[in-house]
Amino acid sequence: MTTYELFYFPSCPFCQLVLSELPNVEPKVELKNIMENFDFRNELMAGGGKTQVPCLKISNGDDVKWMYESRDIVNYLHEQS
Ligand SMILES: N[C@@H](CCC(=O)N[C@@H](CS)C(=O)NCC(=O)O)C(=O)O
Repeated sequence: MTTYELFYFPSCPFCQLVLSELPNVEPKVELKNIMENFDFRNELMAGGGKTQVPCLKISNGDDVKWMYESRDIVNYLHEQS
């Protein structure tokens, strides 16, 4: 089973672009506000390699991918719908 987590912070316009599309896509996406929880920021840095947001973490068992770029994330989520 694939799970999805979106690393974001609310005042980021690129994050808002992705957040506004979530109601229009099929996958359920867990939200991780990196400004609210420093552990989320550390997880993003350790896994993705940088703290840029938005970033979508795509997990399927041990297979984990980190997708940056708001347009890519929106397109990807639509493709999964
Ligand atoms: N081209 C990127 C731009 C993302 C971006 O610039 N995010 C800013 C926040 S609005 C950011 O994370 N800056 C801090 C950093 O790059 O570490 C996208 O469309 O997702």
